[in-house]
Amino acid sequence: MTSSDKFTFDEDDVVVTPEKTYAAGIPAVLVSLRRGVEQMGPVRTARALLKLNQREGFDCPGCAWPETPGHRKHAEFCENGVKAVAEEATTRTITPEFFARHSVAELLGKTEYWLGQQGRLTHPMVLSPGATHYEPLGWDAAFALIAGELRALGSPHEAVFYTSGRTSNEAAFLYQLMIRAFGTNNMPDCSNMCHESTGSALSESIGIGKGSVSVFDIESADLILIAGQNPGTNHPRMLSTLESAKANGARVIAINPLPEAGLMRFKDPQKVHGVIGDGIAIADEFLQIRLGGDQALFQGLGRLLLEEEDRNPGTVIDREFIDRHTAGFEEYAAHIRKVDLGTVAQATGLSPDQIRRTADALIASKKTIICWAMGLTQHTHGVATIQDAVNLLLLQGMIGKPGAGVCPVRGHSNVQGDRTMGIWEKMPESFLAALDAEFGITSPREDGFDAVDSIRAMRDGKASVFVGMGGNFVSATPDTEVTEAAMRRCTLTVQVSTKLNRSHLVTGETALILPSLGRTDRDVQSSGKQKVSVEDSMSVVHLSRGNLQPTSEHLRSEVAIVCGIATALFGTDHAVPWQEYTADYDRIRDSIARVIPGFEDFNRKVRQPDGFALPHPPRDERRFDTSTGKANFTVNELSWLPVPEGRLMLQTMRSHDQYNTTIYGLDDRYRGVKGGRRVLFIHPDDIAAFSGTAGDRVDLVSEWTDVEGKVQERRAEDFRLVPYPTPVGNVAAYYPETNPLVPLDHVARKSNTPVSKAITIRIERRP
Ligand SMILES: Nc1nc2c(c(=O)[nH]1)N[C@H]1C(S)=C(S)[C@@H](COP(=O)(O)OP(=O)(O)OC[C@H]3O[C@@H](n4cnc5c(=O)[nH]c(N)nc54)[C@H](O)[C@@H]3O)O[C@H]1N2
Ligand SMILES: Nc1nc2c(c(=O)[nH]1)N[C@H]1C(S)=C(S)[C@@H](COP(=O)(O)OP(=O)(O)OC[C@H]3O[C@@H](n4cnc5c(=O)[nH]c(N)nc54)[C@H](O)[C@@H]3O)O[C@H]1N2
Ligand SMILES: [Mo]
Repeated sequence: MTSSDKFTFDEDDVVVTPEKTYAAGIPAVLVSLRRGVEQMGPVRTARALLKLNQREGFDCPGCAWPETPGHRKHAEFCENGVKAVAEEATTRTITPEFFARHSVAELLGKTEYWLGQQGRLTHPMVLSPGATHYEPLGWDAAFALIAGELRALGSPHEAVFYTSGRTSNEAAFLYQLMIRAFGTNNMPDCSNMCHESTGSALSESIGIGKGSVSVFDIESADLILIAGQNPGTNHPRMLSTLESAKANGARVIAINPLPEAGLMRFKDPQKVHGVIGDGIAIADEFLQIRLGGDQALFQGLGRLLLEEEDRNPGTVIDREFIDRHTAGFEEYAAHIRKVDLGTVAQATGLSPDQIRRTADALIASKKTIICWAMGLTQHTHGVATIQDAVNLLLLQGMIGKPGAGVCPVRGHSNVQGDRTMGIWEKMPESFLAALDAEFGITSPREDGFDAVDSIRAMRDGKASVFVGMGGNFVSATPDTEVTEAAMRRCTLTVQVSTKLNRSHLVTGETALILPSLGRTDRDVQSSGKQKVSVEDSMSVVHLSRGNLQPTSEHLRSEVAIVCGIATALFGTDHAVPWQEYTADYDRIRDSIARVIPGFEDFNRKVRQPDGFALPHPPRDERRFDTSTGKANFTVNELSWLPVPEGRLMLQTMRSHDQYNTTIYGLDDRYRGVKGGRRVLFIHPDDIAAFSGTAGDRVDLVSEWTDVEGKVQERRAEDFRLVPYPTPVGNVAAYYPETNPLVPLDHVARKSNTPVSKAITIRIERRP
């Protein structure tokens, strides 16, 4: 299908035009400046952008892609980074008068887009039992209320404490400390829905759940596979790194059901050729894979590599690496030689020729990197898929050498750091023991609830207090109806937030909104101006200092909010010096230095111009802290996603104009959609099979067979059909509008991650 098959809906506000074949360029510059000035005004925009991702500035609250060490550009940001900053640094505010004017019931009728557009939260607010409106209350009253509810619980395990991934290392460390001192490991976080499959897979395969490459590795790779990731929208600065890699001779292979604009072509708005000219083609090869076909592809490639090695011994696999550093090769090889290439072709939808060419590229490469994101993790077989990608790299010794390795590209700007700080429902004994030794507390040892289990616990009345450190739990989690009912069963729900969202409106009996400083805000405590630290996708820890005047004098930092709750809960003579921590964040870093390996001398190292890289044993010394003490080849049964007759397989994804549940605008410029989000991207043959036409209005009905074999149906109403070059049988729509379709029990094996990229649906014409 070509772009010329596109059309315009002229009868209403959704407009569809040809999808773009390139990303960035002049439109990106214009959009970002316009959004900045609209929200912040010209002076604040300039002030913010001059400090964005600079050494003396703040870390972008957008994605976790690293800054290039050493040679930062004057403008180390992208269009979507500017949108993230504008969204946070807006001068619009939501004051107590706003809440007096609008009841919760009225606000529930608004979209996430409308809620976000109202501006920054300014005051702590409470929704009392039976009340229709939020009312202001003082910080101390809020802290006392939370402490009272927590103390009244029958057990600490009846509370759950969520974390989104923007929370700084310092706040995250104190938050998990407070929660463990209180007595539970119930710490669901956004990572449970994001890269949890990566963590599960990599921990077993290489002994650490983090990526093994740096920016320099990418820039010097021979071959880069990018699977299940849309960097043009979600990690735009990655495109500049890929452009450098290509200039140094790298080949890039994009593996995606959709021809995403950034992968096909990129115009760097900061370079002259990007502003004129056609831009650089990023992908040398585009493998338009079927949803969920990646494991089959990686297994098929494994077989082709082994067969080539048989034909020409010593030319493909790295025998020395395999013998010295890995375990399980023979079992893997025996399994992978039996993979049926016919099944691989069927599962992937790729031609034997395309698969062969990809194998040849791997064989020719001395330095290979595989990058991935949600297109791999959010599948039932996400963990196995990632492990089969790692198996391929192990075959050729591609871990622990320059220019090669695994590159899971993280989402939230500090999601990786939050994990390092202990935000996890099952931290290892070594961490808990160190925490206990530092503070003289006794951390609970039993695993806590992750995101899905927290929803089950609230649904079943086993948990009744919810605290959210950032994020939008109600909209980001699966099975919206079930989740909302679960939240409503709570006695207390607390949201520490910068912006209004649906989680403030679907509440427990009592609800609190605690407005916090964001990444861009100046943070001044009694000892003076504070800085926080974050860890990027490549394990580099560095400082972030906001420089903008907060929009309200009532905002508190996340650190101060945690310490406030903790003081109300434990009193002023607790083993942990909460007040001193609030006064001076260096004190928090001193404690982190004593508890977490790699952070020794934290305060000094983090003040180095580009911060410091955390140790990564496989990358640094080919040391693998696994069950075998070696990198493990794993044997994974092949899974893929045949589409049932008359049904479609739906993936839920991000538009170019949103940050997760925060909607910046209603356009998806690169995919050619304007002015609306309720669209279903669908192959023209599937529209024809439905006897429909472009623009038809349909309801999406998901079908899920539960453990008892009963088919459950879930519904999301009123989507327009948009013909799109997606594989036949595979469709796409935006999250969070489609979250009501994702069954709570449909989770990835081992990681418990909701399966947001493979939902069996049928479409029904609207009456
Ligand atoms: N501007 C902006 N930046 C963001 C975010 C945002 O919302 N907006 N979110 C942040 C967060 S938290 C995250 S986790 C990341 C998310 O970054 P991405 O993972 O890029 O986000 P998605 O939009 O979910 O895109 C998934 C991509 O995988 C493809 N895909 C889906 N299913 C499959 C499959 O089965 N196989 C393959 N090979 N591909 C598949 C889709 O077509 C799409 O290109 O971005 C982060 N950065
Ligand atoms: N169907 C489907 N569902 C998904 C996904 C998908 O691809 N498909 N992706 C999943 C993924 S990868 C993720 S990471 C989750 C995201 O889940 P979350 O992290 O929970 O969601 P966000 O939309 O990023 O949260 C936005 C809210 O965070 C608050 N906020 C922003 N900055 C700050 C800050 O600095 N401090 C504080 N305290 N609050 C702040 C604002 O109030 C804002 O409304 O969603 C998951 N859900
Ligand atoms: Mo994410």
